[in-house]
Amino acid sequence: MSGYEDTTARARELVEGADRIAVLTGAGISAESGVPTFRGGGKSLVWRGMPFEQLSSAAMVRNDLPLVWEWFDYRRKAVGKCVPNAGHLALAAAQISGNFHQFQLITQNIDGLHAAAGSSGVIELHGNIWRTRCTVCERLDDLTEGERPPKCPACGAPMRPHVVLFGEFLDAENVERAREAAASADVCLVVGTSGLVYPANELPHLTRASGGKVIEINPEETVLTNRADISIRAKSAAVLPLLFGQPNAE
Ligand code: BV8
Repeated sequence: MSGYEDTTARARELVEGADRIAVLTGAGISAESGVPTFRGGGKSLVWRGMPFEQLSSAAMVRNDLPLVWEWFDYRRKAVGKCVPNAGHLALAAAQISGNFHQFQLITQNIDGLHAAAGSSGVIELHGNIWRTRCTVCERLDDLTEGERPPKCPACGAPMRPHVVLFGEFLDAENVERAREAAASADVCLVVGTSGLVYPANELPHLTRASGGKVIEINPEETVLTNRADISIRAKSAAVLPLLFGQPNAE
């Protein structure tokens, strides 16, 4: 007995009966690809003696853009070696299956692994580590190697990572689309997130408020657990294929 067979079986029934699915993922879904999570296991990510909330902050971009580039180049080096795992692939297959009228994937992650797995139309609430944005004219570009900070090809100002940092507003259209998807979902899957970061952590509550069900997948309890209809205490790569009736790649 896996210990999570019962919760997974009950969750699978909800998923099979659903027409509209919203999925909110966090760093935990990429953990089995080797991408370090920020929290979990009681620890918090620190680099050069600074907590990640300080490194990934609007203040740091204002005060020390070169250090922000070093921090994100360091993260890109780690993420660049990672490939999608069975959890990412299961979500992509579920979307492609056409079994759902709505299948909206919303991620807090910036690693790009959902798109790499074949998911489309992913709402990247916190941006993407492979994209850059001009600090003045806001032009978007793919990441380039070489000088740091890169210079904007249009206006020559320094570029920054196209990532939403603590203390920065999320893209309003992304937030609106994510809120609509959550509010109209029969089922909201919450996968691999500690549920501590606003406004992403509000999304499951919108599903419940409109009568939908919330299923959490996380090896640990979180602040969202007691507000979930079902909480599967397990890793996402093992559970997600089972939820969608796919062969378990584990
Ligand atoms: C905003 C990009 C308006 C950068 C990120 C006080 C109270 C409440 C809120 C606030 C407050 N003070 C400030 C705020 C707002 C703040 C916030 O929420 N702070 C929190 C931390 C207290 N939010 C913001 O600033 C947002 N903007 O609110 O705008 C505004 C404007 C101006 C001033 C004020 C407000 C912007 C937030 C976006 C920040 N950027 N990422 C980067 O990546 O460096 S957030 C960052 O945390 C990542 O995106 C990460 O994904 C995200 C959330 O973390 P999780 O994904 O949940 O990851 P975590 O490590 O925490 O958890 C992993 C989980 O996985 C664990 O539970 C673990 O058990 C589980 N797991 C592990 N292995 C597995 C697994 N699960 C499944 N399978 C496994 N194998």
